[in-house]
Parts: sequence; C-alpha cells; structure tokens
Amino acid sequence: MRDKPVILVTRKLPGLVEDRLKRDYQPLLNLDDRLYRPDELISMAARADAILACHTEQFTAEIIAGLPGNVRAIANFSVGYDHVDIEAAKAKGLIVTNTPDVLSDATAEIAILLMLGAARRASEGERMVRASAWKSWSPTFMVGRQVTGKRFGIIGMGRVGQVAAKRARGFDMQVHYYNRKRLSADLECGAIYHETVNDLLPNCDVLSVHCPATPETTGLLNDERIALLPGGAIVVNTGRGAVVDDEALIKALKSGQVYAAGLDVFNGEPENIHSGYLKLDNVFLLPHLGSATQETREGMGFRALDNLDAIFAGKNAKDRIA
Ligand code: 8YV
Repeated sequence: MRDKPVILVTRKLPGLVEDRLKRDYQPLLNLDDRLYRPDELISMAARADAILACHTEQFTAEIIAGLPGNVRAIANFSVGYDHVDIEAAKAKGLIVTNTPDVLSDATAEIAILLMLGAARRASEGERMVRASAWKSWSPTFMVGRQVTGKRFGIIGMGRVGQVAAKRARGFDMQVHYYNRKRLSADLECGAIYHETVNDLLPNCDVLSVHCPATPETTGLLNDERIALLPGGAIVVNTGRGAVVDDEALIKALKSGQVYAAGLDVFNGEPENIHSGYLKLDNVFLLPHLGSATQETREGMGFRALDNLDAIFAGKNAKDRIA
C-alpha cells in the first residue's frame, strides 16, 4: 500500500484537525507554533507532498521557486490568499486552495462588533473602567453614535460582505455596496448597488471593508476617498489592512471627518502596525480575530483537509485558486 502523503503543517491547528491529519496523512506538525523562516520552510518541505499553510507564511515568487518539486500543493488555512504569489504557483504547476464560506459568519460578527465598539466608544469606556478612572455619570457622559437606521456601506460584497449586510439589516440599516460585479436580486436582498467606490462612499454612515488585498485595492481608502464619506462616518475593516492608507485614516480620525474606526486587520500586523492608532481614543482595535472561534477554526481546518483529500485522490479540489 502506498504511504500516506506527507503534509508540512506550518502552524498549530485545532486538536480535531490535527487528529484527522494524523489519521489520514503523515503530518509534520508545528507543536510549538513557531513561525518558520522562509529558508526553514523550504528545507522542511524536502519531504512534503503538500503544505498546509496559514496567512502568516509568505509564498513569494522567490520562495515558491525554492520549494522542492515534490510539493504538489499549498492548502491554505485562510480565505484570503494575498500571501501567495498565485502566478508564480501556476507557473510552477502548484495547486493552491483556500477556505471560503466557513468563516463568513465569524468574520461578519467581528465586523458588527467593531461597528458597535467604534460607534459607542467601547474601547475608551472599557479602558476607563479598568483604570478606575470612571468618576461620575451624567446625561452628556461618553455619548457616542447610534447606528440603528443608518446607512451601512460595504466594499466587497462577497460571502463575508453578504453576511455582514444581513446582520446590519438587523439594526434596520439601509445597505449600500460596491462590488466588481453587481449581485443578483436574490443575493442583493434590497441592497443598493453603486458602480464605483467613489459613488458608494457618500452613502456610508458606516463603511465596512470586506474586499481582498489586491494591487487594485491596496491603499484604496486614501485621503481623496475618505473626503467623500459623510462627515463623521465610521470605518470598519475586517478585510485586509492593505486596503487602508493608515496616514489618511489617522488624519481623518483626528479631524473628525471619520468619527471612529473599528479595525481587526492592519498594515504591518502583527508587530508593526501604525503607532498613530495607538494614541487615538476613537479607535476600537482587535488583533485579527475575524475567524477566531473554535467552530470556525475547525471548519477552516476541515475545509483545507477536504481540499487535500481531493488532490491526493486525483480529483478537483473544491476551493482551487491555482
Ligand atoms: C484567518 C483571514 O484567521 O482567512 C483569512 O483570510 O484573514 C483570517 O480570518 C487567517 O488568515 C488564518 O490564516
């Protein structure tokens, strides 16, 4: 009988996912959850038939070129794949997969948490209570913004954007969106489509970013576009930090053009995020928790394994992106 395929697993995964890996494959597990350097990744791949990777590893053209020929596939434990040079993977004949669908609910939950946290000054209030700095209550104390009935604008009406829209409707919000392609009426559910981001922005009391990081979306939310938002808008980002020009957003947060921001993703995350955010009271910041629930992380792992199972059975992987 043929040996089970060897899978290089770059990070520690949920227990049930590692159990299934051990049952069906010969996994090279990362028990200490250490971040592998590119050269380590390449040398550890010497025995691997595939890599089960996370968004924390960069697969640049150079790293892909350095991978040994025995590696047939990179099965990502993420829906986003901006960390993989897809063209380089295709050129090398590497199969690449991602994990869509399974994290849409969890990520949309975080978008709503960020919206409410930013609008209602949750971070500022929480820090005040913890610091024993809460001295009085009055009718004008820590008044924030109400989102009920306001306009919720979405850039990127994919799977996560659509769930976020559904949740926002629970707050009687009117949903506006920009997407490269207009959705069919049954998916739109009454959301108002705008043909360009610039057309969308004036309609966003809350702007929620759900698009991937691509050359087209990098730095999309810049000075000019932020100026198109209604004064005092709220900005939420659960997509990718790269979509936001940090200098521009920080300036707008200081001027009041943006009332508050709720951010789960950052340029330079985790260790080199723009220090300007840390000094502001009107930001609600989370450390990339979009998909961080037990059920979702298990779902992502199982989805990555479903893709590997298909690849090693000689079938089409459902979530193939290269
Ligand atoms: C993941 C994400 O937690 O799936 C994605 O694209 O951004 C996250 O929610 C992370 O990328 C895990 O690799």
